[in-house]
Amino acid sequence: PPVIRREDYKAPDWLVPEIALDFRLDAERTEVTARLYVERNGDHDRPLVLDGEELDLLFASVDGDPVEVAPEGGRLILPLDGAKHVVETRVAIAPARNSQLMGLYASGGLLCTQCEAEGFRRITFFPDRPDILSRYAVRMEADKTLYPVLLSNGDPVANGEAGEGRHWAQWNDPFPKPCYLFALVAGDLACNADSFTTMSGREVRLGIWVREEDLPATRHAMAALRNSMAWDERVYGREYDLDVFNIVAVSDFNFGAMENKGLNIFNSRYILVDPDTATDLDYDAVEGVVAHEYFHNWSGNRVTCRDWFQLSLKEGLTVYRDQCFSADMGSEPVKRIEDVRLLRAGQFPEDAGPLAHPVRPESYMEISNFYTATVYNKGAEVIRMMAQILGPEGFRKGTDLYFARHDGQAVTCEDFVRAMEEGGGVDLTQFRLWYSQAGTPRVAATMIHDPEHRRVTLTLSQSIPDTPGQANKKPMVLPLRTALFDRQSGQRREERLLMLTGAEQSFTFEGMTSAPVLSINRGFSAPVIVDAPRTQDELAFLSAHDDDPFARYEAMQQLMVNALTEGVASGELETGAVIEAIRTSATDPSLDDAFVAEAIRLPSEAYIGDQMLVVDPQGIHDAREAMQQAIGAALEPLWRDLHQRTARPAFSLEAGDKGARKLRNVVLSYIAASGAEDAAALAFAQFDGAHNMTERQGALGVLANGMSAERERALAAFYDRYHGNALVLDKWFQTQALACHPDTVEIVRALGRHSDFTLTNPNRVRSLYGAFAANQWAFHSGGAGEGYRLLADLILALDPINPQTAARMVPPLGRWRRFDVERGGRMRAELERIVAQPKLSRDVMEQASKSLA
Ligand code: DPP
Ligand code: ZN
Repeated sequence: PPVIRREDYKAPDWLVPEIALDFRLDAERTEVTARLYVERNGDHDRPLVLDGEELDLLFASVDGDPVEVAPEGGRLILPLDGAKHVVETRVAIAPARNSQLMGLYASGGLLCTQCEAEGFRRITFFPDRPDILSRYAVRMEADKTLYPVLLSNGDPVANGEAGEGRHWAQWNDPFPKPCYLFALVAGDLACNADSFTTMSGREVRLGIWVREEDLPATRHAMAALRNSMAWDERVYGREYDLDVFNIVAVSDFNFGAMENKGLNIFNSRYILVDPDTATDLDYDAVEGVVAHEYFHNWSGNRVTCRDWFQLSLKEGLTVYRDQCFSADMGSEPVKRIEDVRLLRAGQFPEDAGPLAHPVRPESYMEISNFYTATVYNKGAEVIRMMAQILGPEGFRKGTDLYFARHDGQAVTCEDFVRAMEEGGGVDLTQFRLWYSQAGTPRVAATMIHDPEHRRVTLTLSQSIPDTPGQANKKPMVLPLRTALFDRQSGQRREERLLMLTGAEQSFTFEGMTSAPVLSINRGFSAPVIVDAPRTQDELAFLSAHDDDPFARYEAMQQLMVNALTEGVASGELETGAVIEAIRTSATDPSLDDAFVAEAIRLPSEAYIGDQMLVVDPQGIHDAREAMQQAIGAALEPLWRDLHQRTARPAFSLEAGDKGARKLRNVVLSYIAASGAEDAAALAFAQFDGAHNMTERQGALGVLANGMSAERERALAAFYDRYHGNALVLDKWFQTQALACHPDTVEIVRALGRHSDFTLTNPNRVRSLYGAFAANQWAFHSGGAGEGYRLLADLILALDPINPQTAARMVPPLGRWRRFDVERGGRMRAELERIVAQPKLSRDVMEQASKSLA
């Protein structure tokens, strides 16, 4: 497949300030008539080129005169003489046969669209690129019984009867927008209607559209939407701009959700929650994603991307905004811990592997492959660092300038950084390397105490690993919040924001009578890996005394990782320090339950693997299980006590109750690990008696790890109760795929043949195979590479149906360099088998071939 390069960007030859679309909707055959008002952009004689994919061209005209033209490689090329023309095309498409879920497709009786990044070309011929902004007028006509509700972007302006049981509606969007933000929904939907009064007193009608029976499960999403609207006004001064804001939930969706102007379309898992079917994590995800898509109205829609290399312009900024929003709505420290865990689980491995790319990539074959943890989550960290460097006022001045200067434009990451520099009055020349250099920087710290001068010298050096296509990188700007603690008094010295900008730099701290303990990268102020030699004793001290909650959590994690990796290497596990540190945190009355739950949990097997030169899945699993067992047994009375104390008579979403549920599940897993005879019965009792999904699924997960009779009883009961609810059934698949059970490969293989499994629903595919590939021990356990073959078979079966989702399953196989020769060879062999397929999609081809390189 051809490679698209950032450096090749050229401004469009033709602009399309206006477009009128007319849909005759039908699941089997929809006709789309598009009238494009085109204008020559600059002095040139190049033709108008319109992108198209799987379109059946019925008719074309220029300025009312029919033209004979046939698509070349999907594209329509029209030579035009004048400065302005009206180009009309009519095409037929087949939504019911669109299994890629890009363009216009059918999902559970609905017709809906997904256009980002390049789906609009599957609806009509159009220059499908984000720097062409058009005003849309959309007319839809459809069967009244099947599709009583017709929605599109902007405002509804007219509707009426069309005869023969059909009706029509017209929607106009006054804001020029790129075509990736176009949306349409037709279906039999019910509405949770509400309203919001903006800061200038305008009334906005809010609607969340779902199947009638799902209406009660939309309340949390509606509250999140209203909170997001108020938050964006308060924190960024951003007001909503249309009279209507609609959200639709659909079951078959490649992404989490889509920020189409005035008509967000969501994967139903990020809208529908109630206590019986959704966990607290699901509730939080709904709140975060609703906010994310709403915030895009400014960071993405009003100011959009010039080209897809700038994707992080809108995604990094919007993730940062939704992270801050969720922190404000709940617990800031716990949110930070969760976000960093996500970054380390998803982005660090990506940045260390064959698919590493800068936050602003230089090239791609298929842009769908670049909706990555790097573009989103590392992109958000980059914004967070700028916010830190500029300070709250400077950052707000920077974003104010950015929105004012670029409203209505399609711009670049460079434009954003320049606004930050000018608004905040800082020089970000060197900081820009965060956009161009891939790889996670490593910082090495050494500290020398000079008792005579009562001085501490902290020397920091940085290195950035080579990544595909990039070697010998330049030192970057690393803002490291740092503090020193006096070991005797437990007192903290003043915290400093150290700016590490050179390859090596020293910082001095005066007035230090004794050697202090180093607390560095507090709050995870820079997305880097820090190697700071600290004894287990010092880490235990920090885990009990550091006043930065993240640093406290981090010290505990490091303490655990050290014990576990040394245990894997030596075969002798040292558990004492970890047990004592856990006891201290779990009994500290100043800590809330949610934080304790985070602090006392062992790092995942995958994260432990990431700390090792060669991942040893079996050794890691054994060591972690042994540690879990030792902690469970040594503190069993404490766990029993906590398990009782965290029980609640009724469900509430109050922070204290959410924290109690989170802790209760961690505690249950320690009781189970202790080997206590009644552990399975206790887990089953929690499962059976739970009045909410958090505790029910937590208990099911604990049982799924074991071999008890209760395991089978709980899985069967769960299935019986929930098999009619697709989102909950996903949990049933996922729990089994994530289990530490010796037969997981076989279980997953069987579940892939289960009558409730389907390749056409991305949530179902991810809940089984995505979870399995994330289960390090199970995925890598089969001596003959059974897990790898299972995943490769899935990729090959899914590719012809949904290449975008298939390609997302490739990266776990691409980690072959991190494993021993035998495992690595088997992983490679599966990638080679994939690449050898003759009719591979561009999506899978790019990921698999890059993973082999
Ligand atoms: N732009 C979407 C989002 O991140 C993804 N398609 O919200
Ligand atoms: Zn987004």
